[in-house]
Amino acid sequence: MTGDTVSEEKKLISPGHSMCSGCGVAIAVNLISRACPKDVIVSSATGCLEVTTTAYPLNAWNAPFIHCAFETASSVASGIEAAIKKIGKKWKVMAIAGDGGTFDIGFQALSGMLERGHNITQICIDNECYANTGVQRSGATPYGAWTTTSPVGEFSIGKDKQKKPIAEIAAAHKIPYVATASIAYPPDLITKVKKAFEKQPSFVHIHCPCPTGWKFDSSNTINIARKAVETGMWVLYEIEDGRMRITRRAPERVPVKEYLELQGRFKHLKPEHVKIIQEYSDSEYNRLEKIEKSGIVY
Ligand SMILES: Cc1ncc(C[n+]2csc(CCOP(=O)(O)OP(=O)(O)O)c2C)c(N)n1
Ligand code: SF4
Ligand SMILES: [Mg+2]
Repeated sequence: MTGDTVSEEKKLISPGHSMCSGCGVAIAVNLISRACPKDVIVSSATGCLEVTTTAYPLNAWNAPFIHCAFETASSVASGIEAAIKKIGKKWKVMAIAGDGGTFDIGFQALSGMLERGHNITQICIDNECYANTGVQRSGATPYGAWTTTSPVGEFSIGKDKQKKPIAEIAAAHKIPYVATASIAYPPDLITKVKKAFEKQPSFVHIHCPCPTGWKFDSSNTINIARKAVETGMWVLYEIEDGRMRITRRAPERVPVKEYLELQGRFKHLKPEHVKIIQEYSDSEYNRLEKIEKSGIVY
């Protein structure tokens, strides 16, 4: 796919980065390359993507790239976009951050950017933990998952809270485009990122399995990403101009156990915990289907 997008030959990042093998974030960025306009400027928060692609004096990026402080991907992008407007250029702006830099510390900057209506596409590369600093829990970590700050033991089953619904929170700002995506479904992801650059401000939330933090073999990344969708643990949808559409239906979902058992971070869970996760996942899927049927979100 070439045309006006960053081409296959010259992706957003060159192969010489230092992400772990099988990293879902690396796959996500390569897929974004196939949808992203050529004249893009990237504002990236500190996180795995940034530390593995910009270790001084090396730089894997084939686009103008600003490494900003952990909490500031959206506010730095806002400044860039305001300057672009002033000088009358047509350059596009992408803010990209991990789940920590989006759900948690970067949330205020994200909300401000969406509320002000900047022409920015914000992408969350969600590996469900603070990976580069040693796999700490974030607002994106799912219920029952082990992390170094949600340890497992006699008095703890890992994280005891559910994942924050960040895409719906972004949509509550009544922006033109919000989507969830998966690296196991490339055409769906590419279509959504393209739309996100046409309808700004926009927010795309990409599920990125992390072999290191989730404790699985690096050959299993895509299999795990696909299982998340097949079980309903990750629902693919978009909210375009206020209308919700599930883009990959999973009416006969496989049991969540088939997703959980592939990952060491869930290996301590007992049947009663798996039941809680199954019930929550079913109720979330049904809730999203109800929203879709009702037609309009805003
Ligand atoms: C204000 C501030 N607090 C803490 C840090 C340390 N820090 C850098 S990246 C990071 C976690 C990043 O997590 P996430 O955004 O999910 O990205 P990932 O590494 O998982 O890709 C932390 C805690 C920092 N750089 N700045
Ligand atoms: S720790 Fe996880 S997200 Fe970070 S580079 Fe390694 S596999 Fe990728
Ligand atoms: Mg993360």
